[in-house]
Amino acid sequence: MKTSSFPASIAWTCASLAAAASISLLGGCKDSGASSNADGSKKLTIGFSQVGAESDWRVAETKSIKDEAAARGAELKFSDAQGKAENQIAAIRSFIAQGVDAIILAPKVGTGWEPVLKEAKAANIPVILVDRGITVEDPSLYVTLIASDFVAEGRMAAEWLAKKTDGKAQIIELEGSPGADPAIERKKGFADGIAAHPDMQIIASQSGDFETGKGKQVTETLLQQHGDKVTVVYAHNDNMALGAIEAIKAAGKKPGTDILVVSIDGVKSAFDAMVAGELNATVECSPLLGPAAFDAIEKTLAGETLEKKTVVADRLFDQSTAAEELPNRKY
Ligand code: GZL
Repeated sequence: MKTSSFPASIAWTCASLAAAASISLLGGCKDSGASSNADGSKKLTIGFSQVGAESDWRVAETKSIKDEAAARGAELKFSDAQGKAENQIAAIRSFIAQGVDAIILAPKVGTGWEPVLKEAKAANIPVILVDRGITVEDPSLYVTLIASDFVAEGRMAAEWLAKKTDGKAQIIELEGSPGADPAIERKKGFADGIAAHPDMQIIASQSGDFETGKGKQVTETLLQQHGDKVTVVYAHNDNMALGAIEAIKAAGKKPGTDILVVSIDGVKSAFDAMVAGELNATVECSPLLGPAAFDAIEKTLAGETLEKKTVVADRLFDQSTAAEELPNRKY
């Protein structure tokens, strides 16, 4: 951690910054007392700005990064933005003020980051993006993005569905958070995947914000509007799919049979739903980004140049493979 020239103010700075940005300090907001690890290596202090805890996937991603910080002996200053990009910006500013060695950012949306990332660059603090990308004029504002290929995920879901339905489907789509990379790109990939099948149509599409409850509410509304026409629900994440499954049951229909359900993330509860016959397929999107994020931090601090994007490979699972794969799931 960069040592401040005002050690007496460290306690004040931390207290006020923690209050301002609802930051929880893992390892405590201490001065540079514990500045090295047992093996004598420099103890890194890392700021992690997380979107929130809206889904099982998000919770797993947070755990992966916290676990990796602990494994590498780093002090992690964690900020949960409660789903608000403005809270992430405030958290990044507080990390800069505390002189962290690097910042991990899981951005809620793709735009609005230039000003605060310019401040991080001016403070010579590298920023590692995980999970979702951002749009910036100056690519040097972040070191690298570690994420899945969301367009490919959407296309994989569509291609599986085309085979399953022999190219005939009337689809309601549950979109992720507006402005978020995975919502934009999973929509595009799925649309690309069904384009060659004129009898596969999206009859309605609405955001459920990646949340179970909203996924259920939106599905209830769309089923009321489109009734017996719907043959498939395509959800941008498993939590919204699980909400849709509840709504389909409430409408007196069998999820996975009367109405097929296809989603993305590959969390444990999705595998349970596939084993139960209620979810038909999910495309894995690994949240276990902690090791790669800390590798990127250590490499960039050692002066190495990194690729601008590291793509995490994804696989599709359906009911034919779910039971066998379930014991292997790590999130
Ligand atoms: C994908 C990630 C998405 C997940 C959702 O990388 O950004 O956000 O698919 C999560 O479950 O809420």
